[in-house]
Amino acid sequence: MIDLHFVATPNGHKLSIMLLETGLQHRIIRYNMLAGDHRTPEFLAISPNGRAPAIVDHDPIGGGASYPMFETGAILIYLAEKSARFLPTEPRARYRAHQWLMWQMSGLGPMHGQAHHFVRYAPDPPPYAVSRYMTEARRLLGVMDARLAEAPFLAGDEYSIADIACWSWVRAARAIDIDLADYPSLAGWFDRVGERPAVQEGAYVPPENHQLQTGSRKMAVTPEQWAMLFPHDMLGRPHAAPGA
Ligand SMILES: N[C@@H](CCC(=O)N[C@@H](CS)C(=O)NCC(=O)O)C(=O)O
Repeated sequence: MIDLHFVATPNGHKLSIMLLETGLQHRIIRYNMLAGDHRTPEFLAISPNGRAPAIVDHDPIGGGASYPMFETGAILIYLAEKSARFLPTEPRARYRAHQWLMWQMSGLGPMHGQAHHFVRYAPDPPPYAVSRYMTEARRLLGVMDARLAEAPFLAGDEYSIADIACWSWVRAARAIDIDLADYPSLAGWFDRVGERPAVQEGAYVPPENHQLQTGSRKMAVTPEQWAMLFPHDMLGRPHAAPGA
């Protein structure tokens, strides 16, 4: 049994999709980040970086005690190896899957994450920050579009963990006013992957609270919720120490 410590964000949905794709037995423990569920000592024992989602496998590869894991890229590789699915065996395709997975983890996720932060959350976003991250967000989708003009999936002919890692971030792009019609090969891939039953089900696992999925462009976050979500206050200053 695998416990998925779940947040209803692109990173969370990568794992809800992967667990359904593989058929691995799991249960979902929902977190409300606006209430600071990811800041508890119990969660930090699983994910010391304080970021969600994470898993605990109670029947881990190699046996032994329950095994906690954080970082979705590493977790996707673990689940692919555990199920022997979604990581091609042909060497070139396999390493291409790793390559695009690392690209998602180091580029698509963090850059789109920053674009979402400034466009949707920051009260008075600096125009430079919006322009920098939106330009980069669009450029990265262009890189993916060019790859998907060459092959049906990122690793080649086979659907893999690289596609699973990228799909929910591409889905979120409309919330920062990006139109996938500008990227025709990417849009075709997005629809193809989105038709898979596990994606249909896993991508719509709802959050503990529904606020993070309203679909509206600017998110209504109170100062108290902001303090739970981000390490700085709404003016970009470090939070005052408790009791200060
Ligand atoms: N590279 C990490 C990113 C995880 C991450 O940033 N998660 C966000 C939610 S999608 C989070 O926990 N944010 C809370 C915070 O920034 O304090 C992964 O892929 O697991």
